[in-house]
Amino acid sequence: MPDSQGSITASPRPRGTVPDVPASDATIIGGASAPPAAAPTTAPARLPVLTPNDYASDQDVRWCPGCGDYSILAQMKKVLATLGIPREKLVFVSGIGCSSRFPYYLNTYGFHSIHGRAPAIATGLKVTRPDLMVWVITGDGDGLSIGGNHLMHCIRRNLDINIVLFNNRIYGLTKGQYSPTSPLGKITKSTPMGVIDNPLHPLCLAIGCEATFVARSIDTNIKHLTMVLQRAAEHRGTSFVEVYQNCNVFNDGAFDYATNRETKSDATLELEHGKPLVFGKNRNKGIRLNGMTPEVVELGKGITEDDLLFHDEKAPEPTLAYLLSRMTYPEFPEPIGVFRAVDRPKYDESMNAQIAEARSKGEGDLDKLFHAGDTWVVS
Ligand SMILES: Cc1ncc(C[n+]2csc(CCOP(=O)(O)OP(=O)(O)O)c2C)c(N)n1
Ligand code: SF4
Ligand SMILES: [Mg+2]
Repeated sequence: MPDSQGSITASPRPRGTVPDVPASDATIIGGASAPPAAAPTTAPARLPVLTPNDYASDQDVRWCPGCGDYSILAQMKKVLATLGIPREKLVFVSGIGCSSRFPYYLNTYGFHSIHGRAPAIATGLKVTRPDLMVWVITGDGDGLSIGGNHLMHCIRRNLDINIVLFNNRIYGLTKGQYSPTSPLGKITKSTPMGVIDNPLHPLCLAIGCEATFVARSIDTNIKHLTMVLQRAAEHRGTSFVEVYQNCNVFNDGAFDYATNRETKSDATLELEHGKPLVFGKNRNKGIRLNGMTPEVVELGKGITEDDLLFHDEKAPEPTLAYLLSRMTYPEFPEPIGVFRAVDRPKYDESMNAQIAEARSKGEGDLDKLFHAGDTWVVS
Protein backbone atom coordinates (compact mmCIF):
# COMPACT_ATOMS: atom_id res chain seq x y z
CA MET A 1 0.00 0.00 0.00
CA PRO A 2 1.16 3.53 -0.55
CA ASP A 3 2.31 4.72 2.84
CA SER A 4 3.11 8.37 2.44
CA GLN A 5 3.13 11.42 0.32
CA GLY A 6 6.49 12.17 -1.15
CA SER A 7 9.08 14.45 0.24
CA ILE A 8 11.33 16.37 -2.07
CA THR A 9 14.22 14.08 -2.67
CA ALA A 10 16.68 13.45 -5.42
CA SER A 11 17.89 10.00 -6.31
CA PRO A 12 21.54 9.37 -5.58
CA ARG A 13 23.95 9.42 -8.46
CA PRO A 14 23.27 6.24 -10.39
CA ARG A 15 25.35 3.36 -9.20
CA GLY A 16 27.11 1.18 -11.75
CA THR A 17 30.01 1.57 -14.01
CA VAL A 18 28.84 3.94 -16.70
CA PRO A 19 31.66 6.45 -17.15
CA ASP A 20 30.76 10.11 -17.63
CA VAL A 21 31.82 10.25 -21.25
CA PRO A 22 30.46 12.98 -23.53
CA ALA A 23 28.10 11.32 -26.00
CA SER A 24 30.19 12.44 -28.96
CA ASP A 25 33.21 10.52 -27.63
CA ALA A 26 31.35 7.40 -26.66
CA THR A 27 30.68 4.26 -28.58
CA ILE A 28 27.44 3.03 -27.18
CA ILE A 29 27.13 -0.66 -27.67
CA GLY A 30 23.64 -1.91 -28.23
CA GLY A 31 22.08 1.58 -28.17
CA ALA A 32 19.35 2.06 -30.76
CA SER A 33 20.15 5.72 -31.21
CA ALA A 34 23.91 5.71 -30.71
CA PRO A 35 25.49 8.89 -32.06
CA PRO A 36 27.34 8.58 -35.38
CA ALA A 37 30.98 7.69 -34.77
CA ALA A 38 33.35 10.59 -35.34
CA ALA A 39 36.84 9.69 -36.61
CA PRO A 40 38.49 8.81 -33.26
CA THR A 41 42.07 9.81 -32.54
CA THR A 42 42.23 7.47 -29.56
CA ALA A 43 40.40 4.25 -28.83
CA PRO A 44 36.76 5.18 -28.06
CA ALA A 45 35.48 4.72 -24.54
CA ARG A 46 33.10 1.80 -24.40
CA LEU A 47 29.95 1.90 -22.40
CA PRO A 48 28.64 -1.38 -21.06
CA VAL A 49 25.52 -2.77 -22.69
CA LEU A 50 22.66 -1.97 -20.34
CA THR A 51 19.70 -4.25 -19.81
CA PRO A 52 16.28 -3.33 -18.37
CA ASN A 53 17.46 -4.62 -14.96
CA ASP A 54 20.27 -2.06 -14.93
CA TYR A 55 17.60 0.64 -14.66
CA ALA A 56 16.14 -0.83 -11.44
CA SER A 57 17.09 1.12 -8.31
CA ASP A 58 17.78 -0.50 -4.95
CA GLN A 59 14.50 0.81 -3.48
CA ASP A 60 11.68 -1.54 -2.47
CA VAL A 61 8.70 -0.98 -4.74
CA ARG A 62 5.81 0.10 -2.50
CA TRP A 63 2.88 -0.13 -4.89
CA CYS A 64 0.06 -2.52 -3.98
CA PRO A 65 0.42 -6.03 -5.43
CA GLY A 66 -1.41 -6.11 -8.77
CA CYS A 67 -1.21 -2.35 -9.40
CA GLY A 68 -0.90 -1.33 -13.07
CA ASP A 69 2.06 0.90 -12.20
CA TYR A 70 4.34 -2.17 -12.16
CA SER A 71 3.81 -2.81 -15.84
CA ILE A 72 4.50 0.81 -16.80
CA LEU A 73 7.75 0.66 -14.82
CA ALA A 74 8.75 -2.62 -16.49
CA GLN A 75 8.07 -1.32 -20.02
CA MET A 76 9.88 1.95 -19.27
CA LYS A 77 12.97 0.03 -18.19
CA LYS A 78 12.87 -1.94 -21.45
CA VAL A 79 12.65 1.25 -23.50
CA LEU A 80 15.44 3.00 -21.58
CA ALA A 81 17.75 0.08 -22.31
CA THR A 82 17.32 0.67 -26.05
CA LEU A 83 18.02 4.40 -26.09
CA GLY A 84 21.78 4.34 -25.78
CA ILE A 85 21.67 7.26 -23.35
CA PRO A 86 23.92 7.03 -20.26
CA ARG A 87 21.90 6.75 -17.05
CA GLU A 88 23.32 9.99 -15.69
CA LYS A 89 21.77 11.82 -18.65
CA LEU A 90 18.26 10.64 -17.74
CA VAL A 91 16.03 12.44 -15.24
CA PHE A 92 12.54 11.50 -14.08
CA VAL A 93 10.57 14.29 -12.41
CA SER A 94 7.26 13.56 -10.70
CA GLY A 95 4.67 15.28 -8.53
CA ILE A 96 2.71 13.55 -5.77
CA GLY A 97 0.64 10.38 -5.95
CA CYS A 98 1.23 6.62 -6.23
CA SER A 99 2.30 7.18 -9.84
CA SER A 100 4.71 9.86 -8.73
CA ARG A 101 6.76 7.34 -6.73
CA PHE A 102 8.09 6.19 -10.10
CA PRO A 103 11.48 8.00 -9.96
CA TYR A 104 12.46 6.11 -6.79
CA TYR A 105 12.39 2.86 -8.65
CA LEU A 106 14.67 3.82 -11.50
CA ASN A 107 18.44 3.88 -11.34
CA THR A 108 18.64 7.29 -13.03
CA TYR A 109 18.48 10.78 -11.62
CA GLY A 110 15.06 11.62 -10.25
CA PHE A 111 13.05 14.29 -8.47
CA HIS A 112 9.93 13.38 -6.48
CA SER A 113 8.77 16.96 -6.33
CA ILE A 114 5.75 19.07 -5.40
CA HIS A 115 2.11 18.26 -6.13
CA GLY A 116 1.30 19.22 -9.73
CA ARG A 117 4.55 21.07 -10.24
CA ALA A 118 6.67 18.50 -12.09
CA PRO A 119 6.20 20.37 -15.42
CA ALA A 120 7.59 23.58 -13.90
CA ILE A 121 10.62 21.81 -12.44
CA ALA A 122 11.18 19.90 -15.68
CA THR A 123 11.04 23.17 -17.61
CA GLY A 124 13.79 24.75 -15.52
CA LEU A 125 15.87 21.61 -15.78
CA LYS A 126 15.56 21.10 -19.52
CA VAL A 127 16.18 24.75 -20.38
CA THR A 128 19.37 24.88 -18.31
CA ARG A 129 20.54 21.34 -19.15
CA PRO A 130 19.37 20.64 -22.71
CA ASP A 131 21.76 17.68 -22.84
CA LEU A 132 19.53 15.71 -20.44
CA MET A 133 16.57 13.57 -21.42
CA VAL A 134 13.77 14.63 -19.08
CA TRP A 135 10.64 12.62 -18.32
CA VAL A 136 7.66 13.87 -16.28
CA ILE A 137 5.61 11.24 -14.49
CA THR A 138 2.20 12.35 -13.25
CA GLY A 139 -1.27 11.07 -12.38
CA ASP A 140 -4.79 12.14 -13.30
CA GLY A 141 -5.01 14.05 -10.01
CA ASP A 142 -1.49 15.43 -9.95
CA GLY A 143 -1.47 16.46 -13.62
CA LEU A 144 -5.06 17.52 -14.16
CA SER A 145 -6.32 18.85 -10.79
CA ILE A 146 -3.67 20.74 -8.86
CA GLY A 147 -1.22 20.72 -11.78
CA GLY A 148 -3.59 21.42 -14.66
CA ASN A 149 -2.32 24.92 -15.27
CA HIS A 150 1.33 23.90 -15.27
CA LEU A 151 0.71 20.93 -17.53
CA MET A 152 -1.16 23.06 -20.06
CA HIS A 153 1.59 25.66 -20.40
CA CYS A 154 4.33 23.07 -20.58
CA ILE A 155 2.58 21.33 -23.46
CA ARG A 156 1.80 24.48 -25.45
CA ARG A 157 5.43 25.60 -25.23
CA ASN A 158 6.65 22.34 -26.77
CA LEU A 159 9.51 21.88 -24.37
CA ASP A 160 11.57 18.85 -25.43
CA ILE A 161 10.45 16.49 -22.67
CA ASN A 162 8.27 13.39 -22.33
CA ILE A 163 5.20 13.41 -20.10
CA VAL A 164 3.53 10.17 -19.02
CA LEU A 165 0.17 10.51 -17.26
CA PHE A 166 -0.97 7.41 -15.39
CA ASN A 167 -4.75 7.59 -15.61
CA ASN A 168 -6.49 5.37 -13.06
CA ARG A 169 -9.50 7.71 -12.83
CA ILE A 170 -9.06 8.05 -9.05
CA TYR A 171 -6.80 9.53 -6.39
CA GLY A 172 -4.94 6.37 -5.38
CA LEU A 173 -2.45 7.63 -2.82
CA THR A 174 -5.06 9.41 -0.72
CA LYS A 175 -7.23 6.29 -0.80
CA GLY A 176 -10.00 6.71 -3.31
CA GLN A 177 -11.37 10.20 -3.86
CA TYR A 178 -12.71 11.08 -7.32
CA SER A 179 -10.41 12.73 -9.85
CA PRO A 180 -10.98 14.91 -12.94
CA THR A 181 -11.16 11.75 -15.06
CA SER A 182 -13.66 9.85 -12.88
CA PRO A 183 -16.83 9.16 -14.86
CA LEU A 184 -20.18 10.78 -14.13
CA GLY A 185 -22.10 8.98 -11.42
CA LYS A 186 -19.03 7.26 -9.95
CA ILE A 187 -19.42 6.61 -6.24
CA THR A 188 -16.20 7.36 -4.38
CA LYS A 189 -15.17 8.34 -0.85
CA SER A 190 -15.66 12.01 -1.75
CA THR A 191 -18.72 11.52 -3.98
CA PRO A 192 -21.05 9.29 -1.95
CA MET A 193 -23.97 10.21 -4.22
CA GLY A 194 -22.02 9.99 -7.45
CA VAL A 195 -19.75 12.30 -9.46
CA ILE A 196 -21.54 15.29 -10.97
CA ASP A 197 -18.50 16.88 -12.72
CA ASN A 198 -18.15 16.30 -16.43
CA PRO A 199 -14.92 14.25 -16.77
CA LEU A 200 -11.87 15.60 -18.53
CA HIS A 201 -10.21 13.57 -21.29
CA PRO A 202 -6.44 14.09 -20.88
CA LEU A 203 -5.79 13.77 -24.61
CA CYS A 204 -8.45 16.39 -25.43
CA LEU A 205 -6.58 18.79 -23.16
CA ALA A 206 -3.19 17.93 -24.69
CA ILE A 207 -4.48 18.31 -28.25
CA GLY A 208 -6.30 21.52 -27.30
CA CYS A 209 -2.87 22.82 -26.26
CA GLU A 210 -1.60 21.68 -29.67
CA ALA A 211 0.79 19.08 -28.26
CA THR A 212 3.18 17.91 -30.95
CA PHE A 213 3.07 14.26 -29.82
CA VAL A 214 0.00 12.66 -28.28
CA ALA A 215 -0.52 8.96 -27.59
CA ARG A 216 -2.45 6.51 -25.44
CA SER A 217 -1.75 2.97 -24.28
CA ILE A 218 -2.87 0.48 -21.66
CA ASP A 219 -0.89 -1.01 -18.75
CA THR A 220 -1.73 -4.61 -19.65
CA ASN A 221 -0.99 -4.25 -23.37
CA ILE A 222 2.73 -4.73 -22.92
CA LYS A 223 3.88 -4.69 -26.56
CA HIS A 224 1.77 -1.67 -27.38
CA LEU A 225 2.86 0.26 -24.29
CA THR A 226 6.53 -0.39 -25.10
CA MET A 227 5.99 0.85 -28.66
CA VAL A 228 4.24 4.02 -27.48
CA LEU A 229 6.90 4.85 -24.88
CA GLN A 230 9.59 4.25 -27.48
CA ARG A 231 7.90 6.60 -29.94
CA ALA A 232 7.52 9.22 -27.19
CA ALA A 233 11.22 8.96 -26.36
CA GLU A 234 12.15 9.47 -30.01
CA HIS A 235 9.96 12.55 -30.45
CA ARG A 236 11.60 15.97 -30.30
CA GLY A 237 9.28 18.36 -28.44
CA THR A 238 6.73 17.62 -25.72
CA SER A 239 5.39 14.10 -25.99
CA PHE A 240 2.26 13.44 -23.97
CA VAL A 241 1.29 9.84 -23.24
CA GLU A 242 -1.81 8.74 -21.36
CA VAL A 243 -1.67 5.23 -19.93
CA TYR A 244 -4.85 3.53 -18.77
CA GLN A 245 -3.71 2.16 -15.42
CA ASN A 246 -5.68 -0.10 -13.15
CA CYS A 247 -5.79 0.85 -9.47
CA ASN A 248 -6.89 -2.54 -8.25
CA VAL A 249 -7.48 -1.27 -4.71
CA PHE A 250 -9.56 1.89 -5.15
CA ASN A 251 -10.90 1.68 -8.72
CA ASP A 252 -10.52 -1.90 -9.84
CA GLY A 253 -11.80 -2.69 -13.31
CA ALA A 254 -12.07 0.92 -14.49
CA PHE A 255 -10.69 -0.18 -17.87
CA ASP A 256 -12.15 -3.68 -17.96
CA TYR A 257 -13.88 -2.92 -21.24
CA ALA A 258 -10.50 -2.13 -22.85
CA THR A 259 -8.54 -5.01 -21.33
CA ASN A 260 -11.00 -7.90 -21.06
CA ARG A 261 -10.37 -10.52 -23.75
CA GLU A 262 -14.08 -10.68 -24.59
CA THR A 263 -14.63 -6.96 -25.11
CA LYS A 264 -11.33 -5.26 -25.92
CA SER A 265 -11.40 -5.73 -29.71
CA ASP A 266 -14.75 -3.97 -29.90
CA ALA A 267 -13.94 -1.40 -27.21
CA THR A 268 -10.58 -0.20 -28.54
CA LEU A 269 -9.17 0.76 -31.91
CA GLU A 270 -5.46 0.57 -32.66
CA LEU A 271 -4.36 3.64 -34.63
CA GLU A 272 -1.86 3.10 -37.44
CA HIS A 273 -0.52 5.97 -39.51
CA GLY A 274 -1.91 5.91 -43.07
CA LYS A 275 -4.33 3.07 -42.34
CA PRO A 276 -8.15 3.14 -42.19
CA LEU A 277 -9.81 3.07 -38.77
CA VAL A 278 -10.90 -0.57 -38.58
CA PHE A 279 -11.74 -2.43 -35.38
CA GLY A 280 -13.78 -5.29 -33.92
CA LYS A 281 -13.14 -8.94 -33.14
CA ASN A 282 -13.75 -9.78 -36.80
CA ARG A 283 -12.16 -6.56 -38.10
CA ASN A 284 -15.51 -5.81 -39.68
CA LYS A 285 -16.26 -2.40 -38.19
CA GLY A 286 -14.83 1.00 -38.91
CA ILE A 287 -15.10 4.72 -38.27
CA ARG A 288 -16.48 6.93 -41.01
CA LEU A 289 -16.89 10.69 -41.01
CA ASN A 290 -20.36 12.03 -41.53
CA GLY A 291 -19.59 15.70 -42.08
CA MET A 292 -17.48 16.44 -39.02
CA THR A 293 -19.12 13.72 -36.93
CA PRO A 294 -17.54 10.27 -36.61
CA GLU A 295 -19.82 7.26 -36.83
CA VAL A 296 -19.38 3.52 -36.43
CA VAL A 297 -20.16 1.57 -39.59
CA GLU A 298 -20.10 -2.10 -40.50
CA LEU A 299 -17.91 -3.13 -43.40
CA GLY A 300 -19.64 -4.95 -46.24
CA LYS A 301 -23.11 -4.06 -47.49
CA GLY A 302 -21.62 -1.49 -49.86
CA ILE A 303 -19.18 -0.03 -47.32
CA THR A 304 -15.49 -0.65 -47.93
CA GLU A 305 -12.30 0.44 -46.15
CA ASP A 306 -12.00 3.26 -48.70
CA ASP A 307 -15.08 4.87 -47.14
CA LEU A 308 -13.45 5.02 -43.72
CA LEU A 309 -11.43 7.72 -42.04
CA PHE A 310 -7.70 7.19 -42.63
CA HIS A 311 -5.39 7.98 -39.76
CA ASP A 312 -2.84 10.72 -40.37
CA GLU A 313 -0.68 11.32 -37.29
CA LYS A 314 1.31 13.93 -39.24
CA ALA A 315 -1.68 16.16 -40.09
CA PRO A 316 -0.61 19.73 -39.23
CA GLU A 317 -4.19 20.57 -38.15
CA PRO A 318 -5.04 18.97 -34.78
CA THR A 319 -8.76 18.77 -35.59
CA LEU A 320 -8.92 15.10 -36.56
CA ALA A 321 -6.72 14.06 -33.63
CA TYR A 322 -9.07 15.98 -31.33
CA LEU A 323 -12.05 14.24 -32.81
CA LEU A 324 -10.41 10.87 -32.10
CA SER A 325 -9.58 11.91 -28.54
CA ARG A 326 -13.29 12.53 -27.88
CA MET A 327 -14.35 9.02 -28.85
CA THR A 328 -15.39 7.12 -25.73
CA TYR A 329 -16.80 3.68 -25.08
CA PRO A 330 -19.53 2.40 -25.39
CA GLU A 331 -20.60 4.78 -28.18
CA PHE A 332 -17.21 4.37 -29.87
CA PRO A 333 -14.13 2.21 -29.56
CA GLU A 334 -11.44 4.15 -27.71
CA PRO A 335 -8.38 4.75 -29.90
CA ILE A 336 -4.96 3.66 -28.65
CA GLY A 337 -1.62 4.44 -30.28
CA VAL A 338 -0.15 7.66 -31.65
CA PHE A 339 -2.80 10.30 -32.30
CA ARG A 340 -0.45 13.05 -33.42
CA ALA A 341 3.27 13.42 -34.15
CA VAL A 342 4.27 16.72 -35.74
CA ASP A 343 7.25 19.03 -35.63
CA ARG A 344 7.36 22.54 -34.18
CA PRO A 345 10.10 24.72 -32.63
CA LYS A 346 11.13 23.54 -29.16
CA TYR A 347 10.91 25.97 -26.25
CA ASP A 348 14.29 25.05 -24.77
CA GLU A 349 16.02 25.55 -28.12
CA SER A 350 14.28 28.88 -28.77
CA MET A 351 15.07 30.17 -25.29
CA ASN A 352 18.73 29.16 -25.48
CA ALA A 353 19.00 30.75 -28.93
CA GLN A 354 17.68 34.03 -27.47
CA ILE A 355 20.14 33.84 -24.58
CA ALA A 356 23.02 33.21 -26.99
CA GLU A 357 21.93 36.11 -29.16
CA ALA A 358 21.69 38.45 -26.17
CA ARG A 359 25.15 37.36 -24.97
CA SER A 360 26.65 37.91 -28.42
CA LYS A 361 25.90 41.61 -27.98
CA GLY A 362 28.35 41.81 -25.09
CA GLU A 363 28.11 42.18 -21.33
CA GLY A 364 24.78 43.65 -20.14
CA ASP A 365 24.40 46.56 -17.72
CA LEU A 366 21.52 45.95 -15.31
CA ASP A 367 21.60 49.49 -13.90
CA LYS A 368 21.38 50.95 -17.40
CA LEU A 369 18.52 48.63 -18.22
CA PHE A 370 16.59 49.68 -15.09
CA HIS A 371 16.87 53.31 -16.10
CA ALA A 372 16.13 52.80 -19.78
CA GLY A 373 12.74 53.92 -21.16
CA ASP A 374 10.08 55.45 -18.91
CA THR A 375 10.87 55.52 -15.21
CA TRP A 376 8.97 57.07 -12.34
CA VAL A 377 10.05 58.30 -8.94
CA VAL A 378 7.36 57.52 -6.35
CA SER A 379 7.39 60.01 -3.53
C1 LIG B 1 -1.00 20.63 -1.83
C2 LIG B 1 -1.53 19.23 -1.69
N1 LIG B 1 -2.85 19.01 -1.83
C3 LIG B 1 -3.35 17.77 -1.71
C4 LIG B 1 -2.51 16.72 -1.43
C5 LIG B 1 -3.09 15.34 -1.25
N2 LIG B 1 -2.83 14.46 -2.38
C6 LIG B 1 -1.74 13.67 -2.43
S1 LIG B 1 -1.71 12.70 -3.81
C7 LIG B 1 -3.18 13.35 -4.33
C8 LIG B 1 -3.84 12.88 -5.59
C9 LIG B 1 -3.03 11.96 -6.40
O1 LIG B 1 -3.81 11.43 -7.42
P1 LIG B 1 -3.18 10.99 -8.78
O2 LIG B 1 -2.33 12.06 -9.33
O3 LIG B 1 -4.29 10.51 -9.63
O4 LIG B 1 -2.18 9.84 -8.36
P2 LIG B 1 -2.40 8.29 -8.06
O5 LIG B 1 -2.16 8.16 -6.60
O6 LIG B 1 -3.79 7.92 -8.45
O7 LIG B 1 -1.36 7.62 -8.89
C10 LIG B 1 -3.67 14.29 -3.45
C11 LIG B 1 -4.93 15.05 -3.64
C12 LIG B 1 -1.13 16.99 -1.29
N3 LIG B 1 -0.25 16.01 -1.07
N4 LIG B 1 -0.68 18.25 -1.43
S1 SF4 C 1 -2.66 3.24 -7.70
FE1 SF4 C 1 -4.04 2.01 -6.43
S2 SF4 C 1 -3.29 -0.10 -6.59
FE2 SF4 C 1 -1.67 1.26 -7.30
S3 SF4 C 1 -0.37 1.60 -5.48
FE3 SF4 C 1 -1.87 3.27 -5.60
S4 SF4 C 1 -3.59 2.60 -4.31
FE4 SF4 C 1 -2.33 0.80 -4.78
MG1 LIG D 1 -4.88 8.67 -10.13
